[in-house]
Amino acid sequence: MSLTEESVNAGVQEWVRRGLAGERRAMARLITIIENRLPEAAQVMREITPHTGAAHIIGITGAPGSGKSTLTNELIQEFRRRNRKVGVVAIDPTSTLTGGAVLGDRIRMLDNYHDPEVFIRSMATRGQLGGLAAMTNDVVRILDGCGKEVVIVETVGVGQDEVDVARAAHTTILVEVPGMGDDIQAIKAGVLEIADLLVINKADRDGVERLNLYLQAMLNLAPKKEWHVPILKTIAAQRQGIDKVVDQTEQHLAYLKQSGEYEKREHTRLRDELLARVREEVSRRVIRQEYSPDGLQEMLKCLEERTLNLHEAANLLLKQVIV
Ligand SMILES: Nc1nc2c(ncn2[C@@H]2O[C@H](COP(=O)(O)OP(=O)(O)O)[C@@H](O)[C@H]2O)c(=O)[nH]1
Ligand SMILES: [Mg+2]
Repeated sequence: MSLTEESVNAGVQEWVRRGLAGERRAMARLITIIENRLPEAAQVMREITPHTGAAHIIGITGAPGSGKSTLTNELIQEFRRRNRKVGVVAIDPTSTLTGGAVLGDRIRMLDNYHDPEVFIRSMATRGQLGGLAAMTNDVVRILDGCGKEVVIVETVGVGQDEVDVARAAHTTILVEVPGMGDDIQAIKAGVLEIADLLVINKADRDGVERLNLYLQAMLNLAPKKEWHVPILKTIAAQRQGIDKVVDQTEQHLAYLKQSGEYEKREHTRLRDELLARVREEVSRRVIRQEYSPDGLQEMLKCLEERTLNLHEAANLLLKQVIV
């Protein structure tokens, strides 16, 4: 038992050492440990965390097909021209059945595959009931700790999980496309709220000015921020407008640091993540109770018979799961 433990620990240590040295294979291994929630995950995070905190985390969010992967691919190259080491985490909820979308992402991002300073990982949301944000954050931390100066997280901007992922970024880029029905896009006001940059991609299409005016109006409706959210136009498929996006992304980071907003966000982010993790773990333990004889079923029966009230029941459950 202790022998196995020691050799496992030594193995993990070695992967961490190689990851910190920038070895892509080691990064992949460390991420797999996190993704599969292997027991070694705790040790990985313990050893990686002291090396984190330097990366600029950029979230790219927007509807499927808006060109996020194409844009990400171009951003990687622009950041590389600026000599930054880049990590990418692409989260794709559509990959459940065929894996097709993930493969598509991979092919589109192929341009960067031979560059040893670029690391790209696709993660499926499949089977990850909740916890997506926590897991993504850990994967981002690994890339950060392993020396990536820029970490891009691509995510579809629907659902609370995705919003949480976007919230964890320093700079969030929202990708919109002309002619997709502005009214429908408007419903995602919650996502608009967390955007630091707005990008109108597929600017080769009709309706760019209309969308521009519309987004401007939406921004004017939102509470005034100290940071002026720019609206940028790109044709990612033709590599147009990319450098401006990177310029603004870097300016946003500079703004965060100068204004003290960086520390504030970091504080809130850690607090939110800690509480979310606790919430998740408590729920997980409560749900597990369902399968124990004196667990949830019994309690539900009492609740139905009105011999127990919800207030007491919740307290009882909490006492059982918090040890
Ligand atoms: N016309 C046009 N098509 C684009 C542009 N950017 C991306 N696309 C295409 O839009 C499709 C979806 O792109 P993708 O990057 O996979 O979108 P994602 O689902 O948001 O990641 C692909 O066929 C791209 O080639 C653009 O600027 N103009
Ligand atoms: Mg994509």
